[in-house]
Amino acid sequence: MADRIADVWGSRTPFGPGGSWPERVDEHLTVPCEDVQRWVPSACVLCSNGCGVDIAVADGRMVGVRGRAEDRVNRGRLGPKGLFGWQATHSADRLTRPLVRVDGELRPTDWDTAMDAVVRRSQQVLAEHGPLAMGFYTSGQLFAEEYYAQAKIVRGGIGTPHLDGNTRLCTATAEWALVESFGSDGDPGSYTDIDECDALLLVGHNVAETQTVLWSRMLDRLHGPDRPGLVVIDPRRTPTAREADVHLAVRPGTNVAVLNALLHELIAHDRIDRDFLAAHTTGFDALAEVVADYPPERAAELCDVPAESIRRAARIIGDCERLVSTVLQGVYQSHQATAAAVQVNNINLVRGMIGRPGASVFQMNGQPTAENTRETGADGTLPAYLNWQNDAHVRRLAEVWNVEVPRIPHWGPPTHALEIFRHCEQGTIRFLWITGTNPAVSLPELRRIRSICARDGLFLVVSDAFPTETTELADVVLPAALWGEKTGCFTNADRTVHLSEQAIEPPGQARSDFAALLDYADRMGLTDRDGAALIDWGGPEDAWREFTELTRGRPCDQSALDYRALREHRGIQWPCTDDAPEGTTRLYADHRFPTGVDECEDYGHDLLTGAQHERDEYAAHDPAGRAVLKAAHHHPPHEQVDEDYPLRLTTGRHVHHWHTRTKTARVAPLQDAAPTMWVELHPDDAARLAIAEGDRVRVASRRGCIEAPARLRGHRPGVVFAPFHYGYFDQDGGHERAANELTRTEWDPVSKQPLYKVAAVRVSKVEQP
Ligand SMILES: Nc1nc2c(c(=O)[nH]1)N[C@H]1C(S)=C(S)[C@@H](COP(=O)(O)OP(=O)(O)OC[C@H]3O[C@@H](n4cnc5c(=O)[nH]c(N)nc54)[C@H](O)[C@@H]3O)O[C@H]1N2
Ligand SMILES: Nc1nc2c(c(=O)[nH]1)N[C@H]1C(S)=C(S)[C@@H](COP(=O)(O)OP(=O)(O)OC[C@H]3O[C@@H](n4cnc5c(=O)[nH]c(N)nc54)[C@H](O)[C@@H]3O)O[C@H]1N2
Ligand code: SF4
Ligand SMILES: [Mo]
Repeated sequence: MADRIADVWGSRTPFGPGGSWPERVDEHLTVPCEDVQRWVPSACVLCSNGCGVDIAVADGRMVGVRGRAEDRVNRGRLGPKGLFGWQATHSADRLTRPLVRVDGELRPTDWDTAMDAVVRRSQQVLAEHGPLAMGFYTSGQLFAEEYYAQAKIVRGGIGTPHLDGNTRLCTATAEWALVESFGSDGDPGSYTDIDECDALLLVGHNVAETQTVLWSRMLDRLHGPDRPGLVVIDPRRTPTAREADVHLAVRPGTNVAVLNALLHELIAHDRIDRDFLAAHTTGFDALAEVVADYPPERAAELCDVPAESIRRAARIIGDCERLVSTVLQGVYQSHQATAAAVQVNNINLVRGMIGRPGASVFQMNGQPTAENTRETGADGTLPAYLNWQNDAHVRRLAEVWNVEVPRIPHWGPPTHALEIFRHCEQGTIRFLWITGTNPAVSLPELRRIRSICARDGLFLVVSDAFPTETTELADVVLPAALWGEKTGCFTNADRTVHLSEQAIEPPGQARSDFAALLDYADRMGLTDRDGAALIDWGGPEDAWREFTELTRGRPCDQSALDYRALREHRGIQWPCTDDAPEGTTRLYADHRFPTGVDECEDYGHDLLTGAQHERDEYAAHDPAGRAVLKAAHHHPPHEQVDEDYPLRLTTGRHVHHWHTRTKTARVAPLQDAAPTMWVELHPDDAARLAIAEGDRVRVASRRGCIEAPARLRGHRPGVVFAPFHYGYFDQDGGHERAANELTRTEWDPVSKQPLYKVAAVRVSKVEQP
């Protein structure tokens, strides 16, 4: 087989518009094929693409993977992480026993002792301080059943609003951009739209490195007959940008300006669908008025890109007949995140490019199961996209859970992640259970996060499969089963649901998060309003059944999506109902949006201030099924570059690593491909600072500093890039490596997503002895 570490996307299988993407089966086995005893169906959990995969098993161990040829998502392909990442499962340092801190040290113990400590402290905190002293911070990498259990335990049992997912760092802006424009979360498009489109607009989305199989699909179109036009907006010349017809290398933090200029051009040249706008949207006049202030020359100045390039991009978008737009972290984690993401929705809406083949917008997901955190109410929402301000919605949830309405906190929005950590810092939260995320590397301003997690008054429980920078700070560590060691469902970025089957047993005493949560609910004695056990499920399938029934009639209706259906047709797109048992290719095909006052997931926000709208004001202008065009002016990022901190730091990903590397650092071919931290500088900036390729540099912000070798490959002068993958678990001592030492505790006013892409820094050469 070709070296799929170096050859990231594999060989081309070009195809033309409307064709079907050819199959190509990618496989990696560590034993001869005839030694494989079973192939267990699943989907890959190393990004939001959710590629269908079979896990090879021999003698109770995973011995390989093979892409599923018939899967609608990947047609057999896998990228480097998918092919090799699973090998971390068998690494020797898996957590196999619970740990409890005794005399300052984490010591191995049995499950009973550990759970007993967790439950005793929970009950003590509840008795002394009430539910508001309890916090839960979860993942975008567990299964739907696990999140739903968590949402029910926390919102319906404990009764605290302090539950959020790391999806807050990841796709909170996707969620809120969809809610603000369309009334509900849920990505409207289908990956088959890529097969049909004649133009692609990728905004802050380095898909070539971050969803490698999706990029293979795009590349096969770009290298096939009738190539679609490609516009990429990204300050860096990424592998994605290198394929573009127009690359707008904007100044970080100026997305709203460039998007407003594109809208300006579409309107000025009458490249808009007036019939669609009149019948299916509201807010066009206000939008037209705002974007009138953004002729290309003005945006060119704000964003520092040629006006002519903006015009060329607008012509590609304006002249096409089928436009697919995608948005990811270059928008969600940048300045004015939701305001900018909504402008991409607006581009598709003004062109009437939604709900039909080849015409769609993807507010992309990042983590494999982020969509499920959102649907199940384990992030800052209620399950099934129910609206916390809508009494009828909350009543319905209380009925399904059989709890009194006031038990479910709904006097304000559920608490967002950075607010949860703030409460821990102030001492109002005294018990925090972290599942499936590593905040001591992934949250902004790490010095602060470390000090919060280590606080005396905070009892910290961490469920993970590996020792991490966060487990190191815990009072109790629970060893978790990983993907392949448990059964459950998850949903990718085009609403494709896969059932991932258990292939092998977890090591030692490791247990699924589902089992740990049910054990907790039981030991806590959580009950419904009749005094019966709040949770009486035998296994994940029962949780799935209850959750999917709760979605009935909601935009994310999955009421006909049971395990049996998912075993018969692996990979089904929701909505999946009795009327559409095979699923639904794209949302809004009838151009009716779930914006009605009784239906919508939220009454929306002011894009600039984040002020929450109330039911009455929303009802007064009820969009009643129309999409809402919301406009926004550009504002500069709050942390300005100045003499002390003259450069703009942006952070992000590298193709071979997954987040804080708990998996990819344990897989030799992936780790060897990118073994240590680096920072990227523009050659002009480097020359001014007398820095040569490979020199060790110090990058300092107002929060902290890091040191790493420089790579002179930047594209925009003034911009520094650092991957955020490198923490400390595989390094001796010191805290001068992780990019998040530098980032700032600041979030988007609407989505509350942290701004990881716009810190001000200075760079200097470290003189080495
Ligand atoms: N290999 C790999 N793949 C992954 C992951 C991983 O860790 N490794 N993680 C997964 C997850 S959870 C996520 S969320 C996704 C993220 O996937 P992406 O969003 O594609 O990845 P990032 O590198 O975070 O950021 C994308 C781009 O945003 C650009 N950018 C920075 N600032 C701005 C700006 O102001 N405006 C614009 N327009 N662009 C800007 C950066 O230069 C960068 O190239 O990837 C998923 N896939
Ligand atoms: N500077 C900067 N910071 C960023 C970003 C950025 O672009 N720049 N991106 C942000 C984004 S988009 C994301 S998604 C986050 C990711 O940040 P994290 O979520 O902190 O990153 P991971 O390394 O994926 O951490 C997941 C943890 O869960 C464990 N785990 C895996 N599977 C399971 C399981 O089934 N059960 C349990 N209990 N544990 C499990 C893993 O071992 C790992 O320790 O980082 C965010 N932080
Ligand atoms: S594209 Fe994502 S889901 Fe597909 S194999 Fe790669 S990491 Fe896994
Ligand atoms: Mo993410």
